[in-house]
Amino acid sequence: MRPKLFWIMVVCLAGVVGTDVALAEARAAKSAELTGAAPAPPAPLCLWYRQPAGKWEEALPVGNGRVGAMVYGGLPAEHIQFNEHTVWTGQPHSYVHQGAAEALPEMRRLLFEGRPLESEGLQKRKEAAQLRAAGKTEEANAKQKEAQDLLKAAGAKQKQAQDLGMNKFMSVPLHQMAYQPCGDLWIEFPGQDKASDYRRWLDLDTGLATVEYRCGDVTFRRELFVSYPDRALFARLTADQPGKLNCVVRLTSTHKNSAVTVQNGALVLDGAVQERGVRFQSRMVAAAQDGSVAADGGALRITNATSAIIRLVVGTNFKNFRDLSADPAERCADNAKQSRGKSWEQVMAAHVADHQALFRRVSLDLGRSAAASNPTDQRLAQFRTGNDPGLVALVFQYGRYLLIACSRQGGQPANLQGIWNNSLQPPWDSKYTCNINTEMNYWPAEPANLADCAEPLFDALGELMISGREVAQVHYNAQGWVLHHNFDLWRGAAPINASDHGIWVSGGAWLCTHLWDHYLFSGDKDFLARRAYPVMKEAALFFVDYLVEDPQTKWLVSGPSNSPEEGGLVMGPSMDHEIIRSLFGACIEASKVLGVDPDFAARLAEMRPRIAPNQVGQYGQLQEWLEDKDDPKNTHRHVSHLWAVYPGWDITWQDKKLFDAARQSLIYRGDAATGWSMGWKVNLWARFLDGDHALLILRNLLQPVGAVRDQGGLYPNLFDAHPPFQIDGNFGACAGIAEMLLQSHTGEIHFLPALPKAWSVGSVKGLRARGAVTVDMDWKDGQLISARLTPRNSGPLRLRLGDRTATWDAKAGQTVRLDGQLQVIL
Ligand code: FUC
Repeated sequence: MRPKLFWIMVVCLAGVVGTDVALAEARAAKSAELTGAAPAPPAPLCLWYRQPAGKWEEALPVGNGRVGAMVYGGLPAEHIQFNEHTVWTGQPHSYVHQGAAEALPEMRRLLFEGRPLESEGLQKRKEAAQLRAAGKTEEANAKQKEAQDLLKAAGAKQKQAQDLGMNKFMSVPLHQMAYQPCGDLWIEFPGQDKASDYRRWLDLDTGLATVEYRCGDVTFRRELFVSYPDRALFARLTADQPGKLNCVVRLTSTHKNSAVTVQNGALVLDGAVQERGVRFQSRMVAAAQDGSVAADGGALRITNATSAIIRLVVGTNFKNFRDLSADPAERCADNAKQSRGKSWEQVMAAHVADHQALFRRVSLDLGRSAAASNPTDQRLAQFRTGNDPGLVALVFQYGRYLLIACSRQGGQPANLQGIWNNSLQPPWDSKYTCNINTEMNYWPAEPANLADCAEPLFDALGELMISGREVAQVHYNAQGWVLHHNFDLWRGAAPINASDHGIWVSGGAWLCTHLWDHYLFSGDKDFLARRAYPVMKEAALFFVDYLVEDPQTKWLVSGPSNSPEEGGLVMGPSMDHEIIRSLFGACIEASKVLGVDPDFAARLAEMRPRIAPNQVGQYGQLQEWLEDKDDPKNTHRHVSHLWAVYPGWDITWQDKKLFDAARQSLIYRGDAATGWSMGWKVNLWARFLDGDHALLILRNLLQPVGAVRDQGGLYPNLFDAHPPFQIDGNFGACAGIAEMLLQSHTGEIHFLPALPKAWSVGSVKGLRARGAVTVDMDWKDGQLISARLTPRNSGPLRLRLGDRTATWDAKAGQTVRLDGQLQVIL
C-alpha cells in the first residue's frame, strides 16, 4: 500500500479500532466459571495449567524467530498477543557524535591524573584504620582526613571526565530505540461461560500450544503454533461434535496508528509505529469445516462449524538496518504463499519436523518424582521444599525451546525479552544490552546443541561491524569497530544513556568471543575464515589503536571505560582487559589456523602480555579495578571481573592463585541476585567445580517471583524475572545446567565437572564440547557409568573425569563408548 493512502486510512479507522480493543479486552477480562480438575496432558515435556492466563507472564510463548506470540488460553475469549521481530521505534540512523574524539585525550588525562590521588587516598585510608586499631585516634582522624581529601580530589577528576563525556562523547540521540508489540488476535466464544476439565499446555517437544475444555457435552480444543518453514501462525479450533463451533475472530493493535479492514475475506491490520518509521501489516484468514466463515463488521464470524483453521502472517517495510523500503503487504502475500493450498496436517507436520530437528538433539533426565505430573505453577511453588528434579530438566529444555522460538536464521537476534513483548514502552526498551544480557541469551547455543540459532547474532555482528567502524573512527580516531553497552534494530553502537556506564568499549569484543567459540565447538574452518575472523580481526584492530599505556604501571590499559555498571568512568577495569586479552588470543590462534595475517598476529602477540594482568587484592579477591579498592561487602548484581572464569577462560582451575581469588570474589558477592545475575552465578559455580553451590543458586532461581525479596525468580510461565521479565535468566540457567554436566574450555573434555549430590542418577544426550564433539553420558551414585562421544573431526582429544585423564584419537564421525574409567568399550 502507498504510504499516503495508508495514512488516510489510519485516520479514518483509528476510532473504530480503539472501540474494538476496549470491547475485546472487556470480553477477555470476563472469565468463565471452571469446574473439575483435568489430568496432566499427554505430553511428558510440557508446561501446563488448569486455568487460563490472567496476566501476560502466565501466557505461553510460541514463535518462529520472526513472529512471536503469547497464548492466554482464555475463556470465553482467547487472546493471542503477537510480535514481529522488526517492529521497533525509530528509523535508520547513525548515532555517532561528530567531534567526539576531541574529548578523548582530555577524559583520559583527567582519569589518569585521578589515579595516583586515588591510590594514595586508599593507602592513607588503610593507614588510618591501622592507627585507629592501635588506639591512636587523633592520628587516625588526621590520616582519615588526608585520605578523604585525596579521594575527593580523585572523585572530582572522575566527575569532570564524566561531565565531559556527557557533553561531547555520547550517542546522538542519547537513547536508542525500543522493540514494540505488533497486534492482538482475539477469538470470542459466545455462550462459553461455564466449562469443565479445563487445561492448557505448551508441548516443548512439538512447539504446540493447546487449550482443551468441555462445555456441556462438547469438548473444545485449540491448537496453535508458529511455523518457521511456513512463515505463519496457525491455529486450529475444533469441537468434538459436528457444527458446535461458533466464534468471532478479531484483530487489534495497541499502536494508535493502526487500522483493521476486511479485504477479500481476510482480516487485515495495517499499522505504523511512527511517521517515516516501521510500517507493518498482519493478514488473517480462516477456513471452516462445515458451517460458515463470514465478515461481520471488522471481524470474522465462524458459525456452526466443526473445526476451523486460522492463518496469520505478518510483514513490515524493514529490509535491513539502513533500509525501510519493503512493502508490508507484499511481504504478507509472500509469507502467505508459502502455505497456500496446504492442509493443517501438512503445515503441522512440517513445523514439528523443523522444530524437532533442533529440539530433539538433546535430552536430559535428572530423575522423575510424583511432582512431575502436577501443573507447572504448582511445581514451581513447591520446588524449594519438595523433590522435583524433573523441573530442573524442564527449565533446561525450556531454555532450549525459547531459543528455537525466538532466534532463527534470517531473523533478528533474541532481545531482552527474546521476541515477546506486549508493551509500547518495554523495560530497557527490550533492546540488546551487551554488557551481559545479549551474550547470556546465546550462552546455551553451542553447549546445548543449538548453534544454528546463533545465526541471527552472527549476522548482527556483521552489521555492527559496519556501524561500529564509524563509531571507532568518530569517537576514538581508531581503526576497526567498537560496540558499547547496547545496540538496537538500527545497530546503534555509540555510548548511550550516561557516560558513567555507557562509555564501555567491550561489547563488540565480548560478542566476538561467540564467533570464536562457534569455531571451537564446530571445527568449521570455513565459518572461521568467512564470517568469524574478519569481524574478530577488526574488533582487535580497534584495541590496537585504543589501548593506552598507564603512566603509573606502564601496562596497556583500557579507558575511559567502566566495570559494568558500577564505579563510574575509570581507566583499566579488569573485565575489559580479560576480554581484550581473550580476543587477541583468539585472533592469534585464528591467524595460525587460517594461515593469514602473520604480521598482525605478531603485533597482537607483542601487545598481549603488556595488557594489565589479573590481580589479587587485599581481601584475597580478584580485583575488579586497577586499584585494590574492591569492597568485600559489595553485592552488586554484575560480577564483571569474573568474566575471566565464565564465560571466558582467562582464569581456570589450572591457575590456582587467580582461581581462588575469583572464587573468593564470588563468595563476597553472595548468592542473592536478580534473574540474570543468578544465571551467571550458576555458570560460575559450575566453573568453580562446585555442583552443590551451583544447585543452591538454581534453587533460588527456580522459585516464584516475589517469594524472596530483592531477588529474581520465575513467573508462572517460567519466564525469568530480573524482575521484570527478562529472558537472559532463562538462557543463563539453561547454559549453567549444561556447564554443570560438561565443560571443555581448558583443552579437555571434562565429564560431570560439577555434578551436585542431589543429581546422583541421570543421563544426558547430545551436549556439545569444544573440539567439535557430541557427548552422551549416564551416571549413577554420582559416578559416570558410560559416555558416548561422536566427533565431527579427526585428531587427538584430551578427556578428564575428576583427576583421571586420558587421550583419545578421534576419527571423524566415528562414535566411541567409554566406561566410567574413560576406557573405550564396545
Ligand atoms: C543491564 C543490567 C540491568 C538490566 C539491563 C537490561 O544494564 O545492569 O540489571 O538487566 O541491563
